[in-house]
Amino acid sequence: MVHTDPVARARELREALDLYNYQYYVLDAPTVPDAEYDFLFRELQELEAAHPSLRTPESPTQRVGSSPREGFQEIRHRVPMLSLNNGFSEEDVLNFDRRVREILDCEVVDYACEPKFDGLAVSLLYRNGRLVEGSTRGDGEAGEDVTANLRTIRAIPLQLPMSSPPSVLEVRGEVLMEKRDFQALNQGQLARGEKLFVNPRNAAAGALRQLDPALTAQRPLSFFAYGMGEVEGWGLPATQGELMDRLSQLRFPVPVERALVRGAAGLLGYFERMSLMRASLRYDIDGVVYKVNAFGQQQALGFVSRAPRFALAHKFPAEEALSEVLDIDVQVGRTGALTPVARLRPVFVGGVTVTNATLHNEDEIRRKDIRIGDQVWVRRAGDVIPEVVAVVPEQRPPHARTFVMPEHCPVCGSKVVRTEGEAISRCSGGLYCPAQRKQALLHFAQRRAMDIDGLGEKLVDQLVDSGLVRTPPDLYGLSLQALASLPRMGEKSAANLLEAIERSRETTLARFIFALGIRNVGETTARDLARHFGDLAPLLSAGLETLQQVPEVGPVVAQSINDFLGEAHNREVVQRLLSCGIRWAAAPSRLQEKQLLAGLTLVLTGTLPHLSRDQARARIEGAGGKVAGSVSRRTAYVVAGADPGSKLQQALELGVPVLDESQLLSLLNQDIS
Ligand code: JCF
Repeated sequence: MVHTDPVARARELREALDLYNYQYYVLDAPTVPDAEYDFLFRELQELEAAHPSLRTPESPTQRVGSSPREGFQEIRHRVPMLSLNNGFSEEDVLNFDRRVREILDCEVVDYACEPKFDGLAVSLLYRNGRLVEGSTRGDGEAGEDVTANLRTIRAIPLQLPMSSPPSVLEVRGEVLMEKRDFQALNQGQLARGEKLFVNPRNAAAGALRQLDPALTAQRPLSFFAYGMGEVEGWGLPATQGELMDRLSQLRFPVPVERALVRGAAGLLGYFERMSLMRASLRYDIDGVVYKVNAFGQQQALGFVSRAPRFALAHKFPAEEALSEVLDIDVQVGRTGALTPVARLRPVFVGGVTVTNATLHNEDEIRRKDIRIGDQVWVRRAGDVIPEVVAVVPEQRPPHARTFVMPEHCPVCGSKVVRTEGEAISRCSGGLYCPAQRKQALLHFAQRRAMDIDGLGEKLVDQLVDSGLVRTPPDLYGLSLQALASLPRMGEKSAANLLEAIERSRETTLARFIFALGIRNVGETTARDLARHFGDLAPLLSAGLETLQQVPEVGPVVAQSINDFLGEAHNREVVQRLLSCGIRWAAAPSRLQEKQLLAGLTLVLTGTLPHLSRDQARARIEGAGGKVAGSVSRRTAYVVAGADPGSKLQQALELGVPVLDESQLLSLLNQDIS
């Protein structure tokens, strides 16, 4: 409830802001979006402006930044650590450049540009070339003494490589964690069952502000320098660009992406280039920084309140924001995969308003423990699909609900199956499910399946969208009139299509099985099944056990076929197809062949032209024969290929008949496929 009484409302705002501050600065675990914090902060400021008696010295509006965490010494910065004015649009950049030119009274200004690291600002104090003190930015006036922690960061020189170092040199820069290191860290957290960090910045902040430096040392932190604080006994260069080069010579990491540009056009060009590079950089950046290059000009421009007039931080849209999971729906893809999707309270992130985020699969939801009603961090980086990164467990409402994968497809009601060892749940109504309709028809019609010439993607779209076709058997009931009524369909092409459909009725069992689009049943498996069962009826009545007995069919494929045939919707469509007059030439099934070699023992020697040793053995055993390792009088045949061994010799000696591969196959009544 929002208080209308200003006294109560001010107290409420102060309490909320104090809590958010604590979570952000001390726990390094923010629980509200920055925008919401800013909004409440501004409300309090306005309230205090209207009622000055409400402004207490303890109000969050009366300080900027953070107080040191308990356990760290406070360090006053000799030269304040500045903040930067932010710009969010081209217009902001043009205004910045215009003001700079007006004040300097010049036509065009040279700027130094650099990426704006999304890390933590720190100051490093070198006395006589030795690192003696390191501090966080804090509120800009005073920060925390994190010297011991900073000394663990390998990229930070403990000693300056100079023969006569200046008495005082204060280097400023940003501590951060590279994306790859962050990912590895989170993988470790996950494996140990510990809390995931939301982003590299929070991970770096947590690491830098450990009370035990040994813990900081275990975290892979990096550092980049971007400026100077107090300097004594060192001649400063004349420009920011040269300063960066000098810092680089002193072995401080400086971004290779830094650049000198001219005028507003140069600034915007740099912004554009960095926007494109952002995703491929090794570290997160939240924008770019423009600085007037010449220090003389910087001085002339001076400061407004706490920020320099000579610099601008041009921010990218934030890639992360907090939202709420309103519900979790399930989407069925063209291939039948069920994908849980989070319906989110609309949130502006990555430059667009996001209302949905994929949750990938059931395991992913369990792993991140996402529940309906949770506050969650949503990430949208570049053109990548929005993602739920993590939940804010502290804000879980008591009514939060866990997600359960439905047992039946939300689109067609067929059973949902999930193969052992697989993360994806799938609808088993492949031939019937409206979500999979177009995919099923395209697959059915393709050349290697029913070979319906001309029935491609565009036509399938038209047929399905017009309602003329829902499932494959509908194709065989199409009339010339109905087809010709489709937009952009001439009488001639309609007739051609009908003819192609007509022709497809005459097919092979293998093609027909393949055309059904059973998961994991490709052309080869379809052929194996056709050969094994000889006709459709025994395949349709085969249970899981029978399927598993087919030599070429493994447990996963057998399960897929069983799932498909177990779905009444699919069987109905298959029956309708059969009643459309689809037919194939009968072939002897392997089940009938089985007896061809019953009781006979064969011996294999040499390399056969087509069949591997295992394939040949499978064929022989499939026909009821045995394969032995040595030739005896009881051997029925020796099958010999190239480079035969002594077995061929023995066969000749014992008078055992010798076959080549093609003779073996004709004995089996099979061909090479
Ligand atoms: O990368 C940064 N986050 C960054 C921050 C870079 C800079 O050149 C900065 C900064 C904050 C203040 N320069 C100033 C003066």
